[in-house]
Amino acid sequence: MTDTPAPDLTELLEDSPTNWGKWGDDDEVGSLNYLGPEQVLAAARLVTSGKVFTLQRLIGDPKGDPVWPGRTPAERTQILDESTWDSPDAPQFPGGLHYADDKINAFLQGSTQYDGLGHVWYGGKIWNGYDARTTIGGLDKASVEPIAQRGVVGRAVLLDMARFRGKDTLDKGETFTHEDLEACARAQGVEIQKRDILLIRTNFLQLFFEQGEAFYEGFNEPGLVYSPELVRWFQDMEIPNLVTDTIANEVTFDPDTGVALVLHNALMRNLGVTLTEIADLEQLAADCAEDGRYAVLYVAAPLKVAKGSGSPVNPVVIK
Ligand code: UVW
Repeated sequence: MTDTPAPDLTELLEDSPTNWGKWGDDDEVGSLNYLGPEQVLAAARLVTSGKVFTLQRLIGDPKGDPVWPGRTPAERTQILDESTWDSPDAPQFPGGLHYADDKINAFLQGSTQYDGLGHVWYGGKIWNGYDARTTIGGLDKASVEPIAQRGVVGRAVLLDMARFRGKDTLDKGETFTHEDLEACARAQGVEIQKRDILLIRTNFLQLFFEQGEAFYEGFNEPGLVYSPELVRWFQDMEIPNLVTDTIANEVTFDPDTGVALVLHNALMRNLGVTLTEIADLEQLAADCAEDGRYAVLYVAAPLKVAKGSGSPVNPVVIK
C-alpha cells in the first residue's frame, strides 16, 4: 500500500465496464439473468450420487459468528420454554399445550448471506444506475427481495484456492486473480464454463475460530483482487454469482491503492454479479478432493425480505 491517499472509487473505476440497461431499465437481479432454464437443466444433469451439502454457517455457533467489523453477531432470545408455563401469567391452552418460542435480532448481512445488488455503491448511483437515494430507509430498488423471489439455481464450480496453494488457509491480505482461478480449475481437472457460479474456498475463517477477537487485528481478508482484466473476465464469462467462504468476497484493501472492497463495486454495482459471503465450503471441499468432482448443482433461496439489503441463506449443493 502506498502513502498517498486512496483514490475515490469514481476515479478508480471510471473506465470500468457496466451491464447497466442490459436487462432493461427495471432490472434488479443483474447477472442472475444469465441463469435460465437451460442452465438449470444442465446443472441438474450433474447430479449422479445424490450427496447433499449445506453451505450455511451456524448462527449462534458456540465458537462465535464471524461478521464484518462494526456488525454484531445475531442474538437469539428465548421467549417461551418449559419454565414459562409454571408462571400464573402464562397463556393457557386446552390440553396442557406447552411450546418453545424464540426470536433473533440479526444483521441481514451476518452469517451466510446474499447481498441485494443495491448493497454497495459510489458516486450516488447503485446497480443499473438507480439513484442511491432509493436506499434511504430501505432499498426501494435492487434489494435482496427480487433475488429471493427468483431463487438461484445453476452449475457451480468449487475452486479450492487454499488447497491449490498448498495451504491450510490463505493468509491475511493474500490475493489471487482470475488467471489463478483458471489455473486452480485446471489443477482440479475442471473447466470454468460461461455462466458458472463460482464457489471460492480460502478457509480463512478458520483463523477466526482459532483466534476469536484477535482475528480482527489488522483485518484484511484474502481474496480476488481488482484489475480491469479481472472485471472484463467476469463480464465475458457472464459469471452470475460469486460465493466465498470469507466475510466480504475479495481482498479487503486493494494492495496498490488501499481502497476497500473495490470488487463489490466493479462486480456487483457495475456488472450486477450477485455476492454471497461466509459460506461454509469445508465439507464440500473435502468431498471434492476425494471424488475429484468440482462441478456441482447449486441451489440457493435467500429469505424474501422487503427492502432488505441482504438476507441469510443456507445454500444447498447436490452432487
Ligand atoms: C460490506 O459490503 C461492507 O460488507 P458485505 O458485502 O460483506 O456484507
